[in-house]
Amino acid sequence: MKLYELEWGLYPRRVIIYLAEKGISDIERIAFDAMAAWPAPEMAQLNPAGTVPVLQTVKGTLIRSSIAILEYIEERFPSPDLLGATPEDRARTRELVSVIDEAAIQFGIWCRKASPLFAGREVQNREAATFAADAYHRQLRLLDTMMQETTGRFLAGSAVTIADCIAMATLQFAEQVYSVPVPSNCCNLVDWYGDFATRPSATLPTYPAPVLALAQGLPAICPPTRA
Ligand SMILES: N[C@@H](CCC(=O)N[C@@H](CS)C(=O)NCC(=O)O)C(=O)O
Repeated sequence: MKLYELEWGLYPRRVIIYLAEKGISDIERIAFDAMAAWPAPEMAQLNPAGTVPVLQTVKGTLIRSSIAILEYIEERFPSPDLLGATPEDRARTRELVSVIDEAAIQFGIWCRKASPLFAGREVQNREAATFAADAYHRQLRLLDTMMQETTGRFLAGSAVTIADCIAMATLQFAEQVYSVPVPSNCCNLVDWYGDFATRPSATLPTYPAPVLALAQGLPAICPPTRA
């Protein structure tokens, strides 16, 4: 299998954190350089959407969605189980994934519509950015509330699931790249984040300095109305 990725990108990080938690190290990783022309010329053959991650299976099938990649690897390599033991457990994991995925989508809109990193590439729109910033925080509050329904160190309970990997990739990217902290009023999430951040899977990647120079300080440029 081959994984086409961007070492520090939010969506590829979902897969990278997951592979570390899963203990899988024999996937060939091909990292693109975001500082070079994007999308890379090879991308035309890999993904018409021009996004990473892309997983190429041993049969040559291309999987172009991070969540589909995690689900595929779970099916191929069920142990250790990062989805859940019962149908109810798996439904719970997928419910959490869907809440976090929506947060990531809203976070992306906030960045694209307000961050200087995207100025010139995207039409800037403060109203849309503020709406997305609020929607991002609403999703995090929902996640925080959902965490009260279970006990254990992890989002779905006592074992790591793909929901943890996806949440870590999102919150870490938001904090490190755009200076968006985990909201202090989301106490369960703050505790979970502090704990999960100490795991080897969550070791920080190297972020390109030109990206950080433009991206950091997003909340000062376009604050949410309710964090
Ligand atoms: N829904 C896709 C989104 C992937 C995505 O947006 N990846 C970002 C990198 S973090 C990307 O390639 N962006 C380049 C672009 O949008 O041109 C997934 O879950 O894999």
